[in-house]
Amino acid sequence: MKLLHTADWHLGQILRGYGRAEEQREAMAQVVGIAGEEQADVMVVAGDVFDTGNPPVEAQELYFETLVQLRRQCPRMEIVVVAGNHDAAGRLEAPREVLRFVDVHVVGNVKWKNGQMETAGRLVKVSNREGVRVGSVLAVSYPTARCLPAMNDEDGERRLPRMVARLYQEMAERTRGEWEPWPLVVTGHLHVRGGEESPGAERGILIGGEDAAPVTVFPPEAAYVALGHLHKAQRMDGERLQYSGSLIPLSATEAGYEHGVTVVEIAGRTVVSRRRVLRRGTGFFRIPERGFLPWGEVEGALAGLGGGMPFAQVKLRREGLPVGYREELDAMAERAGVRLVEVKLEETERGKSAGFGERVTELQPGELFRRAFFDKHGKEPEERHRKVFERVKEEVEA
Ligand SMILES: [Mn+2]
Repeated sequence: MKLLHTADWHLGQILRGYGRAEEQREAMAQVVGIAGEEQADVMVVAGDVFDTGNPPVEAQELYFETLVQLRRQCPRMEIVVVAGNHDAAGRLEAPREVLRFVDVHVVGNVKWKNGQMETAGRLVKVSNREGVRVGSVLAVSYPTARCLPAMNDEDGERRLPRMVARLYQEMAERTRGEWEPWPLVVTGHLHVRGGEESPGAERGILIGGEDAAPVTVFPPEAAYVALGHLHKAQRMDGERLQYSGSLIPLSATEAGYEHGVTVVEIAGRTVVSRRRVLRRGTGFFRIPERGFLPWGEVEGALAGLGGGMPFAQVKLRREGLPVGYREELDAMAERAGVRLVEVKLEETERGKSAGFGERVTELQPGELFRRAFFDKHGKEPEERHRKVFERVKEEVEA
């Protein structure tokens, strides 16, 4: 079975006020081109098709146009689209009956009826171009709390990962007759433990306080797990679990990633995969790549980024920053034709934000307030600020 694995399109994204429509159009055209070259048996879009639950018209048009182009390029390829946490699952699913006529299988939230999990439409049978059955895709969307089976008391501490595991187990069990003995691909949209996050890009899920599931939540029978949610393409458990990653940098932290889609060939339990990297039409820079830039060098650095309205994150040394630097920086960016998406100031020892090895939940509210105040204003809060904070905190706690 040959699989084209993609995810996290986030169509309709607006980054700091800047629309991404043009970049996303370019990315989708490349995906269609790759699909045409690869002629896979099945394509999986593993969630977060859209950036928001109510995407702009332009984004919806791009989605449907892409499906049409894919179908033109690959008349025999099954297309499986699953909802991610950014998608409104019901809205994504609404046109599913129409899309099924063109072998596009759209799958939203897992539903339960009288204590029974509904599995209709989740198992997509895959054949090759000669019409010979080669495998299956078991499509499971982002597991919202309502998608999960009822809890048992014995589940105890780690109950969320256990419930997700049970969801997958039951789904695989109930559809076993349809996928055995062919290779099984399952989809997932969640944070698997050990996966590398892009800070600021993905909303923390799994659900609630427990934010990652172990690789063992997926059925052992699955030859391949096509994941979405983390925007950095990565492999886990050999090549068996993979995130295909986003198609363009969706935040400054993703600027250095190699964005693309993953081509997977599965024979029995053997998985061989390779990446097809997308060209990036619009630049996305971090200035400087490492460390922090002195104020005097900013203008030159912005001017050196070249044309094409690139995006940039600028990291500044605190020392020597003029009052009102922010307005000046915006003016410089405008002159240089650069779209500023983030401005970061060098951290000082006292103003350090929660870093690695430090959990926000382990910090006292007063300490968090102090750090946030310092980050915003570059100085310690005064007594009057602390008093207001304490009063608000008491009201909230009451
Ligand atoms: Mn997601």
